[in-house]
Amino acid sequence: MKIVPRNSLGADVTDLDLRRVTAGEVTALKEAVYDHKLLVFHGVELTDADYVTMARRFGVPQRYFQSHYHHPEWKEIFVSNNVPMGGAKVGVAGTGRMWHSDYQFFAEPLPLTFVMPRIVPPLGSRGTLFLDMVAALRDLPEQLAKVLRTATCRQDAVYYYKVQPFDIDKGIGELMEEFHRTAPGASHPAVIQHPLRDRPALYVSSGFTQCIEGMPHEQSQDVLRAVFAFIEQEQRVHIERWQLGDLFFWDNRQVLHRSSGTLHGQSSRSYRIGVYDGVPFYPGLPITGENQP
Ligand code: 7UC
Ligand code: FE
Repeated sequence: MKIVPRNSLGADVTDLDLRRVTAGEVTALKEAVYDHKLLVFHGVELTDADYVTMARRFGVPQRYFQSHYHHPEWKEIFVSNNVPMGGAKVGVAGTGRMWHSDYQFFAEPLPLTFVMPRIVPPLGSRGTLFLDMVAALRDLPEQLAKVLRTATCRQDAVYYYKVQPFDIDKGIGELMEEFHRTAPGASHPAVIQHPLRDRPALYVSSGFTQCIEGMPHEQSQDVLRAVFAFIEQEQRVHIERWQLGDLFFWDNRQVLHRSSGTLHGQSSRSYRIGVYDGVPFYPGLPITGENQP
């Protein structure tokens, strides 16, 4: 196994057979993802069953709260896909096109995410974008950082609900109410400490963060708008272009990500497996989910 850190965000992983990954390699890879925030494995060949088996060695795979995202055979695989399988719609198209951290809108967010491209459109147009949120906090103008260090933010994903065939004839209000019954949103500190590294990170996203709690709405919107304008600057964005055989693995405590989206008429499919690593998302947050070991 070879792990080569990049100058910027992330590290490349080669010379590894993930079907036969050892306990020692799993430990080293988890250390590496906490260190480098993002790992990109190359030359990966895994069947769907192999992929789930591999992910189980890293922690407890998540079952996404909406079952229409699930792979027909493997509930642990979250399917982002616009190509029918056996004539049927499978998964959801156009997921994650906003800056976010996975499950940030739940009381217990998702620590680690694997994403494996399965169908990659030509022209290198398809990819996943990342922001380093440790660097973002370090570089943030002090007048904004000062406000955020003691702030708590409200997180909600309802505006990204993708209307499904079974939603036909329901009202928008009804759909939002239904969404909030299982995913009512959550409050989290705007700056989180890492439970395993001595590293604070900014934990707000333009996708999910609604407001700073206890602050007049206009002021809260002004602060958040300024923060997002700063952290989303083009020179801060890391682009990972998809290639078949790549597997992406990142630490949601330290990066935001978003999908590049798919160009009109192009085919795209990727399989995500989220993993709970058995450690609080940030110190003091209890581990309560049924997804835990
Ligand atoms: O369809 C999507 O964009 C999914 C998004 C609302 N949530 C992914 C997650 O785990 O936070
Ligand atoms: Fe995501």
